[in-house]
Amino acid sequence: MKRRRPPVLPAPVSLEASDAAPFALEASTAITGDAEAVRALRAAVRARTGLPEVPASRAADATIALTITADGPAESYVLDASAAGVTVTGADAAGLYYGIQTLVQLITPAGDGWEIPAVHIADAPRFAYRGVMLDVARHFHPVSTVQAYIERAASLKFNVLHLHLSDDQGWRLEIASRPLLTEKASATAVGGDPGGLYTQADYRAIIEHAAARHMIVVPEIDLPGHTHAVSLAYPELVEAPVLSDEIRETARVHGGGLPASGVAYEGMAVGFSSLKIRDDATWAFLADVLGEVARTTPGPYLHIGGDECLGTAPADYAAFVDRVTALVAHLGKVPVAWHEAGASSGIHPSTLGQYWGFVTPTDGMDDKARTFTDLGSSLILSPADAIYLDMKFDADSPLGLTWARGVTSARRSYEWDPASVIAGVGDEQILGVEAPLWSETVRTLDDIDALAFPRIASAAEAAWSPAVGTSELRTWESFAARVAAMAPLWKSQGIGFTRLRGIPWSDDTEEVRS
Ligand code: TNX
Repeated sequence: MKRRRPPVLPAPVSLEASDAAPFALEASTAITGDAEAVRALRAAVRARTGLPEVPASRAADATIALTITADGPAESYVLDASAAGVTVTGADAAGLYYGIQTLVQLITPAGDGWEIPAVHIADAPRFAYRGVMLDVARHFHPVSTVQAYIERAASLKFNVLHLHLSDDQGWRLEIASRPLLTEKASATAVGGDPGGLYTQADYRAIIEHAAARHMIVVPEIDLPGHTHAVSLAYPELVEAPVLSDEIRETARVHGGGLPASGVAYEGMAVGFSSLKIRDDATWAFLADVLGEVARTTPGPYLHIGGDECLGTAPADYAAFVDRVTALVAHLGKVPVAWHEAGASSGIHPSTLGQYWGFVTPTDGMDDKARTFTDLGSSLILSPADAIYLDMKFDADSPLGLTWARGVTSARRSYEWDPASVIAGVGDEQILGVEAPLWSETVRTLDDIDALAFPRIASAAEAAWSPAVGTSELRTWESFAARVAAMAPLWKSQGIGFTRLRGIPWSDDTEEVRS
């Protein structure tokens, strides 16, 4: 008889459970193999179980062996557990790291101790790019919060942190060649809350924390709109705000007043600011800023934004995205842009598009997204009505917004497939999936946790797991049960997840099984 399958999140490619005896995890269990992986697993076991670390020399025979064998697809791993021992082999260091994340989820309380059920798991990601985005501009989030979010995301096998570093409300990254940006435009945030900035050393600390968990950082300097903050430092580079009825309405509902040149903006409206697109001084500024961001970022991507340029004439916008993507490519980075940049077929052909329309596209957003694939590049999918973690999860949610088709329930966040969003865009054209968390209503790590968890797990599954319908684990029912089973682990990691309706939470004791 087959034992019930132990919960793993995101769903692995294959998981065979047997009713053979489990592995007993004890303080004397030896953890051997790749030194970096051994350190990572020791720390995770201690956090989950409280078992003390025992020096390898005093360890007993039963062993967890962690090795890298250059076999199998990138980032893949194989995990075998039985009473005799546990082995995790990664095709590379990232694969081994992901095998460890799975192993940590398998640690289960048994009597007074802990065990790992007998399983054979073979696993590999569906998409190479698995991202989370954090908006540190609308509200600033300190390095410690960003690092905590990195840890959370990496444990769900995400490998990209996209940082939204600049917007109308603040400029958050120190630029050595343009110090006025952070000196004059970083002190405030939405709602009059305090702002903040990352020094170059802070930025390095974030990148290193991510790299140690096999994540890269994708910096975004949002251009040519979302640039009101630049007007506090370099007023000559920015057009006067373009006011519309929608912007007046946002000010009426959410406060913050109307934007005025050179004055810090604390509201939530979008689409009123633009750089002076045809001025040489603007391009000297962009060469300085993007050049420096390119030099200080080890990852291959540089995001130039390009969204919601509602106050910019279409011809100016097209000229801008063409030139700025060429500039970024010239700096040796792959440009990334929100899908609106696909309004121009003259963008640099290496530019990756990030689609933020709905799961069922509206307003020709899919046509703009297809520009990127027509040019031979690919897409990152972030459909707002499924994967925007800043949407309210239910009507009572104190945090979050509702513009993306109302509230996004856990079930809605789960029931979509990346290959079914844009006609003609299948797995081959999709580099990956990213879950953005905009921070108009998000001030603290607790706020981040409350909005992101558990819906971030839906995003992880869309990015990592086999397509919906190709695996019996990829159903809402299986997902809900597996999410519910994560509660004790998430609690031990200090994650303040929300007990969303529709998920059978049952973690009053440690006796949680799926
Ligand atoms: C849309 S979608 C935005 C952001 C807002 C967000 C709030 C996109 C690329 N831009 O400017 O923060 O909605 O959900």
